[in-house]
Amino acid sequence: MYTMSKIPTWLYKPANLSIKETKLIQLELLGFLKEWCQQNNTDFLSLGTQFMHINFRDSFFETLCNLPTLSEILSRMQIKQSLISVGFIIVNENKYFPIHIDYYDTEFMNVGLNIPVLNCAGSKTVWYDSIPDDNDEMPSYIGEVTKVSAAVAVKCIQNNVKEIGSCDANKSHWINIAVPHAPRCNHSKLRINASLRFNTLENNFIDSEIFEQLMVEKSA
Ligand SMILES: O=C(O)CCC(=O)C(=O)O
Ligand SMILES: [Fe+2]
Repeated sequence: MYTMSKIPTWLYKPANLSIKETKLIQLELLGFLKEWCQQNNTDFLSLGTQFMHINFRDSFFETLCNLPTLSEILSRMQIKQSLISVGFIIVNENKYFPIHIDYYDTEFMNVGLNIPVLNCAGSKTVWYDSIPDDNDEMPSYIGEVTKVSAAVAVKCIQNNVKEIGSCDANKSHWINIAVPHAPRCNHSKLRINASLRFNTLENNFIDSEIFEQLMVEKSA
């Protein structure tokens, strides 16, 4: 049987989101995080570096899905029903996110729809020619805050690896999460990126015409 790959052949593609939509979604996601912190008596700095909300297992997921602009663009891209998790990647100079892959579950597409949330200017997502490092574990601050956080990134070799590509994290992109990658900032401020993940129930949309037509930004 012919099965299409769930791993894209590319590292990133600009997402079909206008600057205005990106800004509105930024405000919605920041508002969500602030409210979550208030309700849980915590602050952004105490959240796990990889802070996920997962469909069916988390009552906050519903709120995220129904943020007005986010909901509108996911509907326009015809992927609202396939959304399975919304993660926040929260880093600063003390919370560094090592090179990793997010290849943890074949139920998931190996792409993320990444949307900048806070201080993403001056930061990139960078890919490396690294490989998983079976003998090493992620720092403990990466871990979960939600009771249901399932995704655990696999740490890769950090040293003597070459950069193979990068994209501006201040713009929304589809990113390949099965090739070793990490956020990189040229500043020390708290920086938050959102990564939306989708299941494979619909089809392998990354290989389809629909993906290029609805989800990827047309080059001018
Ligand atoms: O925040 C970034 O630049 C990349 C985050 C990341 O590892 C991911 O979205 O899977
Ligand atoms: Fe990742």
